[in-house]
Amino acid sequence: MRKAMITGITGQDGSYLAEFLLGKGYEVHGIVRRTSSLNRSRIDHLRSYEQGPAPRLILHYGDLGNSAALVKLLYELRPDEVYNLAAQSHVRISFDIPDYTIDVTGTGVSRILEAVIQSGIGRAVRFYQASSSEMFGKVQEVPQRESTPFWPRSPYACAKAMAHWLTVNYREAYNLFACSGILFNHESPRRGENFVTRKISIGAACIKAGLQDKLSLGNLDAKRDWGYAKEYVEAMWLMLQQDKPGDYVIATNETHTVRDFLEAAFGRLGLDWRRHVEFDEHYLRPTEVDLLIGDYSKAKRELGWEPQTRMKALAELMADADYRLTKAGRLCPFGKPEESGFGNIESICDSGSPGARAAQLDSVPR
Ligand code: NDP
Ligand code: GDR
Repeated sequence: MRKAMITGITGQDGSYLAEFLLGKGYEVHGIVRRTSSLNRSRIDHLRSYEQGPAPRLILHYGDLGNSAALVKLLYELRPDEVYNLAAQSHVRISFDIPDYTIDVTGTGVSRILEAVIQSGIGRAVRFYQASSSEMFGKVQEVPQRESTPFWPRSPYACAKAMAHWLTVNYREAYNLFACSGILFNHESPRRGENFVTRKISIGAACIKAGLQDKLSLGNLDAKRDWGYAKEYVEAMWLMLQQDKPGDYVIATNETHTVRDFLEAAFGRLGLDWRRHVEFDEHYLRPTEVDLLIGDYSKAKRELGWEPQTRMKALAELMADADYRLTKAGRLCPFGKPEESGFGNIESICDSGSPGARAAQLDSVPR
């Protein structure tokens, strides 16, 4: 039985990837960090795999800040594949906590790559690094491809660029089977509630249900290449099944403004977003990424991967999912920042995590 280790298993992508690998018959080892209250609801629906005499989903405590634990886990588990998805992944928040972001999202990758070497598993393992289109930042070419130079525009993007080059360097220096997936924005009903697409789908659902009237957002002109997370995790796996390691752009090759996403999500619920959205400068970034659009032709050619779900369908499926949650009484409205009492923290919800609950609904066939 093939064995995979996933860091970031409790996140959006980690939960879809775990599901995907379990479906392929893998034994999946997930690294979770210690938190004061459990935040595993995106993988709660996979609990049956954790039980019985031969569990196929096993969780271990670990942290990208802790090298020794990473070495020990890799030495003991000797996985065939390692997917490094863990990160402080919020771009705007990386301006608030730059050192921490660089430590986890950047140096954390040096820790795990070094752990691959120090544990002695080296070339026996296939390693995936979650790189990001944010590395292209102030774009030097349109559309962006694997060879497009990076111009990162946030501490998060700088950390991801470092992590990307570390992955390339360990491949060249130690002949590791190490791949970097340069994934453009990908979303789902499991998306964290403070990323713009999920903020919009939750906002639209709560407005439709009469739970709130306004939604505060920042820059509506930014253009992103949005795909569906569930499809993107397959591309990660495909990269590790090739004869040779490489780096791949994963995207839809379409770009849309935040306004377009609003139109699609609010429109799906019969709402006019212009009547509800208000501007809040809290959500602006000191430096913004204005335009992203990815050329996935290498992935299509070499991996046989292509996106299926485009922005409008994605916005609609997210709006539908959040509206179902709202009707079930399982989604609460966003407080405005000043009402929440937490300054510029985005998306305050005082009755648990709608993202987590969405994961459960999202995975239950209806
Ligand atoms: P999420 O923010 O949803 O998940 C991040 C995961 O990392 C969570 O499981 C989190 O754990 C974990 N984590 C955070 N800090 C640490 C740490 N110090 N040690 C161990 N684990 C930690 O991200 P996504 O699922 O959306 O993204 C997955 C990866 O892909 C990230 O690296 C992200 O930067 C990258 N990426 C994402 C894109 C996207 O559009 N979604 C696009 C391109 C790249 P906890 O639950 O405890 O917080
Ligand atoms: P991004 O995603 O920064 O692209 O990073 P996010 O959804 O946060 O922002 C996308 C664009 O929307 C604009 N925006 C807002 N963003 C947020 N979060 N909240 C708002 O209220 C708001 N209003 C407008 C932003 O300015 C931005 O232009 C995501 C993360 O998943 C990264 O980890 C990943 O690497 C990249 O995608 C690819």
